[in-house]
Amino acid sequence: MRTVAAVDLGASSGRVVRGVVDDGAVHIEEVHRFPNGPVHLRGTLHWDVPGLYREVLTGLKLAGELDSIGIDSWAVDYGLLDAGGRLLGNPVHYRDSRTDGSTPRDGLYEINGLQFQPFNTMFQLMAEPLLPQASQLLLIPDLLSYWLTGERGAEYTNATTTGLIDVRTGQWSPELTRDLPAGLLPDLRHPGDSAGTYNGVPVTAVGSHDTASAVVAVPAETDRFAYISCGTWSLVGVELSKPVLSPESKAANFTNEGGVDGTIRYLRNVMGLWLLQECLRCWDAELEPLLREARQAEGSVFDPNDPVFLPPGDMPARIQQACGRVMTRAEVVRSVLDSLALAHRDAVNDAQRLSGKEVEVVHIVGGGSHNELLCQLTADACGLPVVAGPAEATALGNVLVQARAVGAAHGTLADLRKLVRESQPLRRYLPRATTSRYA
Ligand code: LFR
Repeated sequence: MRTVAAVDLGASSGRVVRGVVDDGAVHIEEVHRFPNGPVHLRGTLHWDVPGLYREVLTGLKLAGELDSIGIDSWAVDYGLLDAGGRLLGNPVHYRDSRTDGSTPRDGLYEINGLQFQPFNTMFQLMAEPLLPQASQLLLIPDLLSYWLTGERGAEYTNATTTGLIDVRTGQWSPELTRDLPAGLLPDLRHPGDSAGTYNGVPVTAVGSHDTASAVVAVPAETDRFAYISCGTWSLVGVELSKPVLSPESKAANFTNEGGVDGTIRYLRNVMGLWLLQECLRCWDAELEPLLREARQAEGSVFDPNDPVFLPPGDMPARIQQACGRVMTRAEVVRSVLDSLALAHRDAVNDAQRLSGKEVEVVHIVGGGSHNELLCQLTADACGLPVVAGPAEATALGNVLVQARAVGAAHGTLADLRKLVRESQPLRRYLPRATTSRYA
């Protein structure tokens, strides 16, 4: 039996989870949860990364005796270090406007296989005033890991979201990193590798991109599955062994991000529950009562991936504008859920068409798996069964990769997924006859 701590930082909350793994079972228990979110500092949107580090230390203390620690977070964002290893400035949030106006570049997709997102690290670096002073860049989980251990590295799954990795070689691309200061990017490390020690406890590299860890814990029975890692974003796609770099894939803005065990996470970013989170913030309201009302409400369909929804702001107004009508709160919520369900369907269909991989089930993991209406609407729209759960897939995937590294779990991703399937409560939604809305 081994006990590990998974530090999992999401865009709206962070948590430290204690995971106990022995032959054939995994149990997790949240020992510390704390809010996370953007902080406006005189016109720039930041993360409070030192504050997050303090919460991580609190959580690790509460976790008790440990055999390993692993850290994951959202992707693309980073801290810069000076030659003495000190942090230069507080890390900037990927929703900051400094990357407004970034456009896709010819020839990039063929090398990095990455979807165009204005916030990809490579575009942030083009707008980075501190770059000339920087000696090294660490992505957020690697930065926290460095503060814990004093050791630096770039975990591979998260590094693939920078846009600077050659998806064909799995290495930093000499071509794409040509204009960056020498030594800026640390050596790569892979999930399962050692990342140093903290107070004598091994720190283990995991799929440090939260989505990579979430995909590890998809409780799939066969490989014919699509997943939706549903939280602030909905990451919708399939698992592949090789990237798809076709012009059609590029046009559909599908990404080939690095997964655990050399897999490719072939997916599209759908705007996700961010739309609802921002509505609730504007209204200062709770989700549950609105979800109950939304069951009966009439929604309108809009494109949730319109970049107008990317920055924080008056989301209810933007949604009503996009739908071309004035709506009640319940109608806004219903419109978000209907529109997300359709965007989920489109991404599941596109993933199959573009990769040639057919699926027979859609797994919804992450916090959004608790949203019964969204799960049902997604099943209806896709015309496929949806298996919902686990909600804490990211923490579980983080725990399992550590457990394997310390010898408490064994085998392939399929073996790790079996552990999840056998130990976590899951809920099944069957597609209902489609309404005209989904024609
Ligand atoms: C999800 C996620 C997505 C990434 C976005 C920005 O939390 O990591 O995979 O595209 O956040 O980093």
